[in-house]
Order: sequence, then C-alpha cells, then structure tokens
Amino acid sequence: MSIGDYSTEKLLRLYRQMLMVREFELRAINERRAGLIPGFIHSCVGQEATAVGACAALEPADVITSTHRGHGHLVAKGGEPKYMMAELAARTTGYCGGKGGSLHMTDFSLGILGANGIVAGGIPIAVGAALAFQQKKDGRVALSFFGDGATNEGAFHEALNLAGLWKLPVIFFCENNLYGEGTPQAKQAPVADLAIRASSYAMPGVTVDGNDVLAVYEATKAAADRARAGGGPTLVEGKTYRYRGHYEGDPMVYRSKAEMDEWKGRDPIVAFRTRLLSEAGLPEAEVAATELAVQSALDEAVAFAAASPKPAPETALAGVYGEISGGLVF
Ligand SMILES: Cc1ncc(C[n+]2csc(CCOP(=O)(O)OP(=O)(O)O)c2C)c(N)n1
Ligand SMILES: [Mg+2]
Repeated sequence: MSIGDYSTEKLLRLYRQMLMVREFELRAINERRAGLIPGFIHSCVGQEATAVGACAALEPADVITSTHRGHGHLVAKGGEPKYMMAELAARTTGYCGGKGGSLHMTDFSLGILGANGIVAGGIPIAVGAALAFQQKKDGRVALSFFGDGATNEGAFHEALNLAGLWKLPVIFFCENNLYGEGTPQAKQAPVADLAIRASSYAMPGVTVDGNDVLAVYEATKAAADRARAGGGPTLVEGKTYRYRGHYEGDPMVYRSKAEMDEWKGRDPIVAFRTRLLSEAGLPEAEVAATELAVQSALDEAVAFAAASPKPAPETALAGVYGEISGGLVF
C-alpha cells in the first residue's frame, strides 16, 4: 500500500497517537523530576511507531500484553492519558487506583491485559488469551509486545512453541531496540534478525523498519488477518531505538553519541510528519491543529493527576491478594 491509499482520518490518527505517546513520555519525565511522580519510568521515546502501528492493526475487542516499557502500548490501545498520568502519580483516579504505577497499568475493558515488570512475562499471558479465543471461536486476536532481550527468555520459546503447535490467533511483536538494559543485542543473541526464531515454531517471521508506522501497521495487519482466518501465529520484529536510558536516571555509558544521533536522524514522528505534508498532501494547518490538541489533552492529564487524591493509608491492603504474616489477605 502507498500512503495515498490511506484516508486522511487514519493518517492523522496515527500521527496524533505517535505524538501523544512521545509527549506523554516527555511530560511524565518532567513531572517525575518535579516530584509529582514517584518510582521508576522506562520511557519509549523513539519507539512510538511500533506501538502505534501495531495497535492500529487490531480491533477494539482484541487484546494486548505489554512490558516494563509500556506507556506507548497503552496509549495506542486506547488508554486515557489522564488515567495513566494519575496512575503514575499514585492517585486513586489512576488505572490501578494509584497502587500499580508504571509497571502494572491495566484496563480489561480496552483489551489491555497489563504492563508487566517481568521480562517476557506477558508472552504466555497472550498465548492463554489466544487459546481462549480459539476455543470460543470469537474471532479475537491477542498481541504481545516484548523486547529483543525477552526473546532470550524461556517463556518466549515455550509460548511460541505452544502457539505454533496449536495454531493460536496470536501475534508476537518484538520491539527490537538493539539493547537489553546496557547489553547490545550482539552480545546476547547469535542472530541479528530475531524474526528468524519463528521458524522453529512453524510460524512466519517478518522483520520490518520499526520506525516506519505504515510498515509496522501493514505487517501487523497481515498477521492479524492470518490469525483471524485460522492461520495461526506470526512473529513480527520491528527494528527501532530508544532515545533515553533504559530507565530515567540510567547514565547510558554503553552507547555512542554517533549511534544515538544516527537513529535520531530517522525519527519516526518527524519522518511521518514530512510524509503527511509532502506525499499525502495534508494541509500544514491540520497537522498543527493535531499537535495543539495533543498538548492540551496532556495539560489536562497532568492537572487531573495533580488534583486527584492519594489512596488513604487504611486502604493499603484493599485489593491485595497474598500472604502476610502467615494469613491470607484479600
Ligand atoms: C525475568 C526478568 N529478568 C530480568 C529483569 C530485569 N530487566 C528489566 S528490563 C530488562 C531488559 C529487557 O530488555 P528488552 O527485552 O530488550 O526490553 P527493553 O528494555 O529494551 O525495552 C531486564 C534484564 C526482569 N525485569 N525480569
Ligand atoms: Mg531491548
């Protein structure tokens, strides 16, 4: 498909969502510095096209599992920035009542089965969801986001094995940002294209430019159509790059400035904006209006989070399921 085959509405939606992801992250980083947000943040600045392109290929009833770098996935699947910001700020109005933070944001009604602090932890969860969809024959698809590092975990291989064997309607989406924490991919895997790992599990594997939102969309759409038609799973690898540290505060001593500059020269949002104007012929004013709308939604999100109450101390154990001092607590 060429860019001219997409409707203006769809192109602007993709642009708006990528910008929302980028600006949400930048606001969250600032608000963390300013003291509104406690705890760790792993930002996905630079990786917006994988989250947005992949989720654009899904239906509202489809589900995703996310990662420790999950804010972009949530926005792309329809998460409300104000409830996300409130969760980061540990407020009762957040997605988990302020008790989950960045690593646990979840909204089943939007098909978001959760961020996940366990590397590769979301992959078997997506396979379980896909098994349920297959048994119910309801035509839904599950998509699991994970990083390059996650493909070296046992859970990745076990999950792909069962999905391949049972031909489950699941998409495995690897956001290959070339690093797992501070370790470059070449020092943790003997193959450069991780999509090749699909061949052991009898499913197609495809590598795409993860900074090209339309390439990501098209590869994921083909995988979703295949899954819905009973053709089974696909492994999609999007090659991309995170601009910031593994977490906010990471001294980033393991990457060269030249490498970072090279990737910043291939920015997914800047490149798409240029294409919208020059190839799709969208008026500059329409693009600028989208940019303004994102900023005002985020002004509102930050104000909403700051004005929301913190959970009361006496509610600390509400919603907790676990063993404390030998007794079960609900
Ligand atoms: C099972 C497990 N092992 C180790 C960690 C610590 N850890 C958190 S993120 C991360 C790197 C993950 O790399 P990748 O999958 O490439 O994702 P990225 O951070 O690049 O998005 C590690 C090792 C963890 N959270 N869970
Ligand atoms: Mg990585």
